[in-house]
Amino acid sequence: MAKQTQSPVAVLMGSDSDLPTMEACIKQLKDFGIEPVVRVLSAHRTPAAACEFATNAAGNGVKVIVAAAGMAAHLAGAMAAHSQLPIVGVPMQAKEGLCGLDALLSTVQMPPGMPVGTMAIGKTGAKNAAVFALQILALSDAAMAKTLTDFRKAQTEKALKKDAELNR
Ligand code: RP5
Repeated sequence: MAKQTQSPVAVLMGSDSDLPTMEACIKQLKDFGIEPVVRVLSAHRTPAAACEFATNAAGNGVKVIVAAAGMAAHLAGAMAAHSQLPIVGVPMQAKEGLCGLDALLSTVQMPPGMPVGTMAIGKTGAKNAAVFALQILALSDAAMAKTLTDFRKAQTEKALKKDAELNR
């Protein structure tokens, strides 16, 4: 049985082969001061465990579920089926398959009434999932809102500095 730590953000992935990509999400969350719950759960290989996680997530203090999967990529959709929490989907570029396009379409094409907020394929999507999770939390948490403001400010300053360097 996996240890149940409390966190407002859960980062799930369909396989441990997704972890090198999802490290970008986990690192960004940690940079924001959020220690996520991290689980390998599959809509296909471990459907009962995935369903159990989704069903109990809100009661365990989770506020946002990030779900990454490759190929047929039903993990985010399965989470949405069993939880009313916002689900952020990250399509993985699996070593086989269609370079992530398969996972992108599987994740984004949810039926009406059952949305999954879908990020870009791969590491960019993984990082953006962390930022999007922070944006959701920032709506009801002043400390998270400040973290978000500081992050955006630093990002803007970095870009302006690059522009200034190029135009010196
Ligand atoms: C998906 O199948 C996983 O999310 C992973 O991206 C892909 C391949 O899984 P492995 O065969 O590498 O475990 O369910």
